Amino acid sequence: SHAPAPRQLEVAIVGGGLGGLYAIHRLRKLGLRVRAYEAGSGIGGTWFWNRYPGARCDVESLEYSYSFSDELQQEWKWPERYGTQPEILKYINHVADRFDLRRDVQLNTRIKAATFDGAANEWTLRTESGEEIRARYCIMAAGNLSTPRVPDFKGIGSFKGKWYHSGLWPHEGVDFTGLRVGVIGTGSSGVQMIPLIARQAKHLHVFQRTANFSLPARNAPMDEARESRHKAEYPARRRAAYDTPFAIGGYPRPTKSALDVTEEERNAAYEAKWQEGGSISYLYTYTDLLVNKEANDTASEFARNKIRGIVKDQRTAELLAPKDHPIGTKRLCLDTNYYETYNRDNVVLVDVRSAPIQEITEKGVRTTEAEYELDAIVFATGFDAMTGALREIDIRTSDGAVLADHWAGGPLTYLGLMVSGFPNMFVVTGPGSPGVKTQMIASIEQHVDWIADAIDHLGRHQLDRIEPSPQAEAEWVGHVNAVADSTLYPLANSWYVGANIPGKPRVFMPYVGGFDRYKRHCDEIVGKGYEGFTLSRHKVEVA
Ligand code: NA7
Repeated sequence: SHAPAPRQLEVAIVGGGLGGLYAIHRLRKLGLRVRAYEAGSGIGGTWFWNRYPGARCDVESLEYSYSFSDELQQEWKWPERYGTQPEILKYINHVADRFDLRRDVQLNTRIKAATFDGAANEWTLRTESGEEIRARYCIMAAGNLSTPRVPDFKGIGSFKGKWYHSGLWPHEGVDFTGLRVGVIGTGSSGVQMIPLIARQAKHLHVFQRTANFSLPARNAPMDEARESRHKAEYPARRRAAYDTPFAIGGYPRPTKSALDVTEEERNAAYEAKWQEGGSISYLYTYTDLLVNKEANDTASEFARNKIRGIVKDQRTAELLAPKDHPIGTKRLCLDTNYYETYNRDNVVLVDVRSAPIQEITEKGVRTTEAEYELDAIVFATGFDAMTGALREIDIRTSDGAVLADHWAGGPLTYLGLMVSGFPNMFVVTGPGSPGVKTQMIASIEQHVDWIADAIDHLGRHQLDRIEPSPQAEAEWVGHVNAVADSTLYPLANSWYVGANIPGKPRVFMPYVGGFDRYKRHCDEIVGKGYEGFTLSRHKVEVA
């Protein structure tokens, strides 16, 4: 019997989340044969996998949505100020139906390898089950926070209870009623789930290594008047948002330094933001909160004092008040009753910085100080961020280039969009892109539009290969680092630098110069005839 002939595409897309789906839509408009390969049994990426209690977007619904169709954004109704995971997944499924995207998504298909054949000028993707797909261009839209990571604690296999990871949550949900639960990790996922698990569980131990800043979300049902006002000027509001660093609109640009005003004025400003809810608005109080430590100290201390005011037990309050990083330099969490949860009788915070977890036992978690008996353990321990998904695919070329080797010292890209030595492979919101520092869907649309324009440009000029020069790549990586070094971001041990993955090279991965600046730069490069890229025509050898 013969193996089935490989499928022949013009563009192969890895990932069926918000990025992959928009890529199908956008590239189809160019008349190209495209198909996306998705490991999950459903579309939606992040919003398909992260089903833990309280999973919710920390960007407001009216902002965190596609802008490519005005009819879509006018008609869709978001029930709350911030979208819940089920609501966002419903939206993504609606978009897929509305634009007939499903017929070009192959589910339950994990891509294990991608090889570029220079002579054929073609990528071959190989799935877990051995299927082959050939395509001229390949778009990696495999996600930034899509490789869940459970720390390799000794003894995890011996635990008699059940354990879960936030990013691999069972579809049927988990009932913690009557159980002794342990949550390990206090990033965004932990902070969202802890208040809800505390209400259900008999007892909850939270194992905290590093305290994270969290601000109140002030979630509420969608304000109808606000929604109609927003929708009446949706396209203009999107344009205004895309002209800001975070690609999120509605907040006036700060004009003053935090150090140019009195302490009273400052605290009144922070208080107003604290009451209003949201993370960007808080960081947008003054111009210098992310670049000047002294300025940041005022905002950090205001938030610490709020924690001290909410949490009754002062020892717990001090443990929860972050002291090792400036506010905003790790992803800022948004919560509903997070700090209040520590006032409950059934919740205990365990400091695993001073007494680290040594092992998981049959009964629960053992630190250097005590053993905690648990019926369930939840790992809210994060992801192999930004590079994990591509590291899990064996990406190489017939010239002998291997992505894992090229990135051994940290990821190298030009504009976050392409990698030197890997022609015709595009990355959506990868390292070197502002993606994770922005309203992600704005970056996805901008990247995919740029990629589609590039592919279209090649086609119209009878060209069929694009790749960045090593020099352009090196300069971009240098620029990304220089911009980061001019801010306070490098002061934090965050997943932005891979700090949560033992052994991962410590390199600042996202571009923090702002979405607005980045978009202008990408457009300028196109205007200069794709400066830094080599565009060529490749004669395909006929066998
Ligand atoms: P994060 O933000 O990476 O948080 C992971 C948490 O797990 C963080 O508090 C870690 O502490 C903790 N962690 C990780 N490994 C360990 C070990 N070995 N022992 C104890 N604690 C540990 O992941 P999230 O899922 O919360 O959020 C990811 C992003 O999703 C978020 O930023 C938003 O963009 C959405 P650490 O700080 O490393 O000391």
